[in-house]
Amino acid sequence: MSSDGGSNNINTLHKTQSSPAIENAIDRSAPNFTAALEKDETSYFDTNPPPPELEEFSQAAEAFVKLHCEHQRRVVLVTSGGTTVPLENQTVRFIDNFSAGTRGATSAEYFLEAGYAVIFLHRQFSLLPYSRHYSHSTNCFLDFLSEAAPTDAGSRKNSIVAREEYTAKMLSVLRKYKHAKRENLLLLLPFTTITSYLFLLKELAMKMRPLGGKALFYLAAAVSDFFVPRERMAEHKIQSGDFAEKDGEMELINPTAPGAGKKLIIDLDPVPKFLKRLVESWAPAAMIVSFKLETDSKLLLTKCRLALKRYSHHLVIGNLLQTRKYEVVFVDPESNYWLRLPQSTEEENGGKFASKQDSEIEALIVPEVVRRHGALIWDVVAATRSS
Ligand code: 9Z3
Repeated sequence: MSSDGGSNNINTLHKTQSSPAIENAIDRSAPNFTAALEKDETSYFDTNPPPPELEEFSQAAEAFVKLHCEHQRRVVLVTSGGTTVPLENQTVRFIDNFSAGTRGATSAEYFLEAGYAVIFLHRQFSLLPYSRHYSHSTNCFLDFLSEAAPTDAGSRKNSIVAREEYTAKMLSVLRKYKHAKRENLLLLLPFTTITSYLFLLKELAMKMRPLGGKALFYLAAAVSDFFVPRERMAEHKIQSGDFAEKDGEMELINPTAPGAGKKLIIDLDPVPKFLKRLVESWAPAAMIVSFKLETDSKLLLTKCRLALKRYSHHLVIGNLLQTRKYEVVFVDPESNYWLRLPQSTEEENGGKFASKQDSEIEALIVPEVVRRHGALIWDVVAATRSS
């Protein structure tokens, strides 16, 4: 990252700053991350392009919310997977955020089990509820299948069956998946970039307003902190050399000069912290739960508490990258509350430290969030009655 924070195009930057000082990579003079104000919202959404699917997704969400309002059902917006920051408008390269989508996809299943309808705003091609059990490289769906033996009851020649040892679990997952589909309980909406994610988050929040307190936001997506603003984004693929037009053709300048292979210096702006806008303006009646990801255990609780204070929402769920599958901490204005999976010993687990097989921490997280959401709804009902 460059330190000069100017409005240079990244193409220009990589030509002019081949030797940046590492100590200046983070601009300490820039104002600390503060919550976005209304003017930041206007400026961001006016200067960055909406995703082409915004209108289609908005209509789908409106119909989904209407249906579940009629059934008096609670609706949760689960965000999942990492957002990207494109470096070029016609994008070849982008910066990604860590997240496979496990937390979001797994949580969505437990919310459905708890009777919620789920809007699943997820990074395209990340894990999805139900299919996550049979997708991606570690769980190739083909490994769960075998050719049917001609003697299998009812099987025809050249047909496929689920392997015996997987049938019980697959049948259970299949039934839940079919139920969610039949009852229209799960709306899958994909995003890729940070800008699409923010446009969609705002739009969905607006469409969920009729739900009032029955709306829950469960923000598990790993959201980029920095981005390249539209006005500084290169249109075409960033080149490693300098080109100039000669006789109607593009030509490489000084291919053998020292420094001809350029360094790429990227100047990123902070992404406005829209959580405050979500809490105060987009979804003021909803319960809002955010996740905080850290790698330094000494920082985790402080950062969770800071987020809670800065955005004044209901709950921050803190997790460390290394242990996120086994423990999380619920941080609310009153207390810190740790949730942990029982862990198998290193011996039981062949020298590795892991949770007992088949247990998922989302099986503890989601019921606790659901309980708190219920308490909040109840508090509002009680306050309305007494006023
Ligand atoms: C999380 O902390 C999620 O639990 C994980 C899940 C991304 C760790 P996986 O998908 O991982 O199961 O592989 N999400 C929130 C990360 C985040 O970007 N939070 C923002 C922050 O920390 C606040 S919204 O500043």
